[in-house]
Amino acid sequence: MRRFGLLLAAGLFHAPGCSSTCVDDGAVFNQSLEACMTAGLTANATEGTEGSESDTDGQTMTAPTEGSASATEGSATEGSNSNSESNSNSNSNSNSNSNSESDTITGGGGGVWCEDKDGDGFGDPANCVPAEPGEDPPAGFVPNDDDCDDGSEHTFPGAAPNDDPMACMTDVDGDDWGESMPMNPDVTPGTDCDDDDASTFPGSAEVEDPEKCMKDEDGDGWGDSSVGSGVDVGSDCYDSNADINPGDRLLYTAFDDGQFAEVNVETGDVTPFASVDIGPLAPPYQVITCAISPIDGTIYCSQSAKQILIVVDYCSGDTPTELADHGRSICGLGFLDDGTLYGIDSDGDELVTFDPATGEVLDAKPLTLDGNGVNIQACGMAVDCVGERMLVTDGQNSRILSVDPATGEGTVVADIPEGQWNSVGLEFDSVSKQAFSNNGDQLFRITLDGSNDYMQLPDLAVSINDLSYGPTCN
Ligand SMILES: [Ca+2]
Ligand SMILES: [Ca+2]
Ligand SMILES: [Ca+2]
Ligand SMILES: [Ca+2]
Repeated sequence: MRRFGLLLAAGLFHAPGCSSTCVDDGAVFNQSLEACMTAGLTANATEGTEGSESDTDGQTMTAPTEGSASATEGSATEGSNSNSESNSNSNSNSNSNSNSESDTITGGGGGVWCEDKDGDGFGDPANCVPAEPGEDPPAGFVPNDDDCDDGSEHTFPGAAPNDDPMACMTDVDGDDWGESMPMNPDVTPGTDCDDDDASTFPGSAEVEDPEKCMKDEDGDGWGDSSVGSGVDVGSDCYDSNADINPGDRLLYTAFDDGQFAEVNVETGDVTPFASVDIGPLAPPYQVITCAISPIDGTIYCSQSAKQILIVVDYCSGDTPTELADHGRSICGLGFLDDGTLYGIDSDGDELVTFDPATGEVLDAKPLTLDGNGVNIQACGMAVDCVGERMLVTDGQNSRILSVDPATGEGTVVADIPEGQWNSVGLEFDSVSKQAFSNNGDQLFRITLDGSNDYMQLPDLAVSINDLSYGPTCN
């Protein structure tokens, strides 16, 4: 192997079968070994005029004289007969000829050793030397010339087999789907819409859509609702939590006896399905609103009777954990996708930010509309995880505001002319992109697209304070 290096460096290497043009210069040889080999083989084949139509075990290299003689002697129509006779007659010769040349003729991936700078196991066709039978390739070389980009370990033929088992593609994240906008113009674009994230590829959220290029981080088959450009938006608001998604969730409300009940928006039924043990807690106990963390699925509720937040696991039934005394009247709670917990203080008419670890208020901003304060008397709160906006029901005016968490400034996104609401819940449905909101036992389905369309649904069986999606506990 060292010999090759020396010979190539000196420009002295000469491959039998190659024309002098190919090998006069080491650099030229390096650039065009394959072409050189092809040229050499073509030259030999040309000498045997029966050429490639002869059978497959090497006769093309052999008996050029008989071949051309036959072709010359035979008429055009007899040509094929002449050829087959000459081939069968010269089988022994051709075999010995083939054998005698086999240690020097190179061609295809098996006959060359090529440098593999990026270490992906595929060799750079521009940096090859003929293979030495019986020896191992030199360090840094591999026995093929198949790499299509030897500057990228993620780029080689068949890198993205889900797109194409053969094509030269880039797959950085290793999900077997190819980068859709490769830097190298010679690389075939694949269909991976985010090649830095192995949970994002076509059909990732196979339950929601078997073809769209979505992100499904928690692997529950539903696509993340909060994604960057180029990735299809899904309807999984909690893509870090496989236990809650549109296919496995329920709309619930909390009662002051520790029970949690499912709200059926089609029938108005309100059916208890879980409860927590509030026996060990000192009374009074009154739950106004709940929200679920998109980070870890933890459910926080406002225990308004003590002006604290509590952490609830209704699936376990355990006694809720009481957090710090925040001293505020919280009528709505909601998490943004980044895990920040917000609340609406109906006494101070403020948007507050909580520390989920302690339940303490970290920040408070006046809630405003057109720069003026909003008098919140009863509210509900939810997060539009598709539009990535915070929604607040202003019960006094039976309208829904989108509130900028950075400023507290609201924008009216729906205005329902149905009186003053005083016991208000709000939840966003990521599938229909609509909101459910209630006033006591009245329930509404409300569009949020500025059209102000809404529909009153069947009355609820009981008056409730809150609407939230949560896990089904199955
Ligand atoms: Ca390589
Ligand atoms: Ca490569
Ligand atoms: Ca990929
Ligand atoms: Ca998911």
